[in-house]
Order: sequence, then C-alpha cells, then structure tokens
Amino acid sequence: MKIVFATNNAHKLQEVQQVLGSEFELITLRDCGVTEDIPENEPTLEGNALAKARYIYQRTGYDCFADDTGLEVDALGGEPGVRSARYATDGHDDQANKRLLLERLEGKENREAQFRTAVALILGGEEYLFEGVVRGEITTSERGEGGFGYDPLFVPEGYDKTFAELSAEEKNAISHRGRAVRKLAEFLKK
Ligand code: ITT
Repeated sequence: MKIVFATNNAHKLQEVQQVLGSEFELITLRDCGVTEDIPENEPTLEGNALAKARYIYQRTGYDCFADDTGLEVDALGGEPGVRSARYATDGHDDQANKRLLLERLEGKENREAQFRTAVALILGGEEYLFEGVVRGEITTSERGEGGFGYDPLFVPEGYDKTFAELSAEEKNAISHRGRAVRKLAEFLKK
C-alpha cells in the first residue's frame, strides 16, 4: 500500500518506515512536490496532526497521515507539549530546546514526563486519530548519540538508558511514535 506521510523530519520518516515494514510504501512530501512549510498553529497535538494531514489531502488528493509529537513534563504542567519544537526559539533549535528544558527543571525533584504522539489519517476523505504515549524521566544531562530531538534527555520507564542510547529497534518497540504507528498499521491492514 502507498500512502503519503506528511512530515519534513527525516528521522520520523525512518522510524515510521521501520515500524510499518515493506508492506507500506511511504511517499514523502518531496515526492509529492510539497516544499513549503505546513502551518502548525493549533493548540493541541491532535489539532496540528489533523491540520498537516488536511493540508496535504487538500493540496494533493492523496490518502495521507501526519504525526505531531510533544514532550509533556509533569513538573512543568505538561510543557513544552505542543510547543516542543519552538520551546526556546521560534526556529527548530534542538540544542536550545534541550538547554532550556534542563534549566527549567533545575532543582526540581519530580522529573517525570511523557512523550505523546498524535497521528492523523485521512483515508478516502475520512479522518481518524491514533495516539501513542511513553512515560519516563528527564535526565540531568544529555546521554547518547542516537535518535533525535529530546531523545538524549529521556529515559523510558523500566530502562536505565536514554532513547538516544537505545537502538532504533529498541526505541520503536516502546516509543510514543512506535505505539501510535502500530495502531495506524493495524487499522490500515483491516
Ligand atoms: P514535522 O512537523 O515535519 O513532522 P517536526 O520535527 O516539526 O516534524 P514535531 O512538531 O512533531 O515534528 O516535533 C516537536 C518537537 O518534538 C521537535 O522539537 C522534535 O525534535 C521533538 N520530537 C518529536 N519526536 C521526537 C522523538 O521521537 N524523540 C525526541 N524528540 C522528538
């Protein structure tokens, strides 16, 4: 099955292709000739995922899905959440975002957090939502070279390594995105 994955993030594309396997052929935005930035101004992950999928569906007419992900930190009242990409600056500055997160958690005992992914699917014009969550804790410094974004700061529950220290397979098996995308795959296979 061929389907468009509405993302500009090459790491996400790789993770999702790995979870979906060769039964699914992911078409990228570049493949569809979409080079402009897709607006992500909604107040929720679900809203942003739907906005991205709707934009691509209206622009191309292809069945498609999009993911929006946030890191929700308990002691920060769920921040950075839907603002995870633009936490420190309006740009997409991973280093600045991680620095700010560590700063805001300085001296805080509760470092519990979760990654949450909302996946929006548009299939034959109908809209569907899937969610994936993984609980864990924020470290006090960065560890590991793998993954992307906040991965070097997140230790999933039951593990002592950060997502950036786990292999891609290990991360996918338990991650927010892995969980949401497996739900998507089960639905698409039906
Ligand atoms: P698209 O909107 O093009 O899909 P994006 O990189 O903007 O890509 P998000 O808005 O979903 O993706 O990402 C929000 C932020 O959360 C951003 O800073 C990412 O680096 C980070 N993030 C997303 N998924 C992550 C993951 O699995 N591990 C660590 N950080 C992640």
